[in-house]
Amino acid sequence: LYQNGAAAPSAFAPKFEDYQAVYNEIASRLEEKEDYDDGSYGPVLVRLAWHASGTYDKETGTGGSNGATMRFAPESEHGANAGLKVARDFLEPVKAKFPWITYSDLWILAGVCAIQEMLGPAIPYRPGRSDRDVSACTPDGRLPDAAQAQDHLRNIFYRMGFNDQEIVALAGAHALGRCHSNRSGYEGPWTFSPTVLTNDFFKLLTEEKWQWKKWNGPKQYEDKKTKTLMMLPADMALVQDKKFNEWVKKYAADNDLFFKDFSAVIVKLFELGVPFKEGQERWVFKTSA
Ligand code: ZEM
Repeated sequence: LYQNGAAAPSAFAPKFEDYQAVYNEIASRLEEKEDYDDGSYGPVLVRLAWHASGTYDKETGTGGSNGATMRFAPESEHGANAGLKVARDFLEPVKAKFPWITYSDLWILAGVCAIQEMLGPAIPYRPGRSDRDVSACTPDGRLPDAAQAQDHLRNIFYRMGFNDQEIVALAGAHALGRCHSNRSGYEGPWTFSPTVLTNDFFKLLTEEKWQWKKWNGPKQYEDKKTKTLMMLPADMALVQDKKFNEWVKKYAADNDLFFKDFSAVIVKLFELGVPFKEGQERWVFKTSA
């Protein structure tokens, strides 16, 4: 059929509209499957995209969202990734419907979709990640440990290339979702609206009184007033550290500033270590609303 050296038809080259179709599929599955957790798979999709990206090491260029190596053990078995199979499985039917998208691009697109659908800021996205095999799995210990404080947070996030302001902005993602005792050992949500992105994490951190929760689980804080919200030791380090706390106060006072900085820093997180094609522009997907 392809004689005389004639080229075979080139592989499907997806465009903006094709990625928007994947976005729409994820958004409609989010809407459809409301009987999970607080009513949305959104938070756990954000956590998947973050854990795929947050393994990045700027010195060696290893880790990051290029590769989707969390599909494989040992990375899938790392303690920090407990529970993320739920998010990966949620996306399998999407991958089956759009087999041309890589897992690596799909997981990040799902994070972008979840943030926008949970009324967060626009998160510009560009494709270009390719899937790698088990040999690209990162060693355990690259993601933050919730039991630790500011020195640890700086070690972990400086390794990815972030500064103090960016660390605080990123932590604002804890407005979303909750801790699950059968995943991390910790229990409970950070805010009263865990499926809507707001600056409430910072507001609650500064405005509520927090005390150690009395229970058999790992050391965590509860709010004195309702005892229904939680903070991790690593969250509380953000108000205990003078430089971090300056940003906590700024974001608590100004949701627009938080949205602007959160969008910028999450784009940076999601692109760590990705060898994008030259000229690949970023797109903003239309939300379902
Ligand atoms: Zn989290 N995070 N995280 N995080 N995280 C949990 C849940 C979620 C830390 C951490 O130890 C934990 C960032 C940063 C940090 C989300 C997003 C982002 C949980 C609970 C823990 C223990 C897991 C469970 O039991 O299900 C620590 C120490 C961090 C350092 C600052 C960053 C950055 C994030 C995104 C930008 C989200 C959305 C969740 C909720 C997941 C869910 O299933 O509801």
